[in-house]
Amino acid sequence: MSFQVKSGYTPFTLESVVHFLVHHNFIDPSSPLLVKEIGDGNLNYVFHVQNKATEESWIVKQALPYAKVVGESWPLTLDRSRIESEALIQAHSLVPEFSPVVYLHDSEKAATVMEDLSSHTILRKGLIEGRVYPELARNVGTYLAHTLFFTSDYGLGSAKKKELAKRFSNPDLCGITESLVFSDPFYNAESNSFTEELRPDVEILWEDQDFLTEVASLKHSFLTKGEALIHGDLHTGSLFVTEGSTKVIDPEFAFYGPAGFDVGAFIANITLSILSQEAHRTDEEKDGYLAYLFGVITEVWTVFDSTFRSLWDTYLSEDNRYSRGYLNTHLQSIFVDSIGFAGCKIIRRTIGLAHVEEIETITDPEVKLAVERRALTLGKKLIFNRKNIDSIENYIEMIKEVV
Ligand code: SR1
Ligand code: MG
Repeated sequence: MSFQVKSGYTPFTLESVVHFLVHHNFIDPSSPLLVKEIGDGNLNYVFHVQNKATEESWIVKQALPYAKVVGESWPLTLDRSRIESEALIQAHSLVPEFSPVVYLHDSEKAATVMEDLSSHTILRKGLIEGRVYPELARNVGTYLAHTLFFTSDYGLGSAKKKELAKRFSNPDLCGITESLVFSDPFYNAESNSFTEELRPDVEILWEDQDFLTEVASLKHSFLTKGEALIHGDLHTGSLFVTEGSTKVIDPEFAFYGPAGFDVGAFIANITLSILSQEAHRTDEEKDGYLAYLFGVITEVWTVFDSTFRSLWDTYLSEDNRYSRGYLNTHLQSIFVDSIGFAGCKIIRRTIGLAHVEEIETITDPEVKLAVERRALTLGKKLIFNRKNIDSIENYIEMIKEVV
C-alpha cells in the first residue's frame, strides 16, 4: 500500500531536526547542541534537543506517514500531528498544570515543538519500579473532570461543542482503536499476538456469543457517543509524572467520543499494573504497593465524580439548564462505560497487537501466563458485569477476586 505526504514533508534526521529548529528561530546555527531520538512509542519520532550553553531544551515530535510499530504497510494520516497539537493546546487552556506547553506546530513537517518534560518519568515505568506518586490520582481525576466536562454539551453549550468537534474528526486513529481495541482481539485476527499456551482461554472468548454481543455494544458506544473531546489513548504511557507533577501527553487519538473511554483507559492500565505486580515486587513489598494502586483507582474515580459534580453545579451551560437533574444518570452512564471499556482494554493489551511493558517484561513464562489468564478472566467479568458494578469499591473487589 502506498501513502501520500505533503511535498515539504520528509522524516527528520538528527541533522534536519536542528535545521527545523533554526528555521523557526528556537536556536542559533552556532549553538552547541545535544540531539537524541528518544521515541519508544508505536507511531512517531520524538527528538530531544538541548542547547548545552544555555541548558534550554525542546521536544520535537514528528508523525510518520505510517504506523512505526507495523511498518509502511499501515499508512496513517499526518493530520494526526495537527490534532495532537490542537488537543494539547485545548487541554492546556483548561488544565495548564497537567499539560505540556506547545511552542509551535508545523503542519507541512507534521511536527510539534513542545515543552521538555525530561525531569518526569513515564508513569508505566515508574509503576514497574514500584514508585509512589502521591498526587497522581487527584491530578488525573481533576484533569478528567475538567477536560470531559468543559468540552461536553453541558460545559460548552451544544453549538460551541459542535464547532469544536469539527476540528477533531480523526478517522484514521479512531480506526486503529476500532480494530485493535474492539474488533481484532475478539476473533482470530492476524494482528493478534499471544503465546500458544493462552489459545484455549482465548478461543473460549471467541466462541462466547453473549460475550461478543457485549463487546459489540461497547464498540457501538465508541463509534457513536460523541460526548466530549477525549484524549483517546490515556494509558500509563501517556502520563509523565514526578512525585508532585502530572502531565498528560500524546493525545493524537483525540476525538469526540465517550467520556468513559478516557476514565476506563486509565483504570485499565492501573489494573494491568496491579495484575503484574507479583512479578515485580518482593513478597514484603507486594501488599503495600497493591494497596497504593487500589487507592489510585478509588481516588481517581472519587475525585473525577466530585469535581464533575461541582463543575456541573457551577458551570452547566445555559442551553442545558433544564437538564440539571440529569447529573446522576449521566455520571452513572460514564461509570458503566468506563468499566466496560476498561475490560476491553485489559483484553486487548493481553492478546491484541500492542502489549504492555509490565507484562511483557515478566521473565518467568509460568508467572506471565498466569498473569495473562487473570487479565482475560477479569476483562471478561468487567464487560459482562459492568451494569451491576455499582461503586468503585465494587470494582476493586472484582480485581481482588482474581489477583
Ligand atoms: C498501531 S498503534 C498501537 C497502539 O499504540 C497506541 O498507543 C494506541 O494504544 C494504539 O492502539
Ligand atoms: Mg501514544
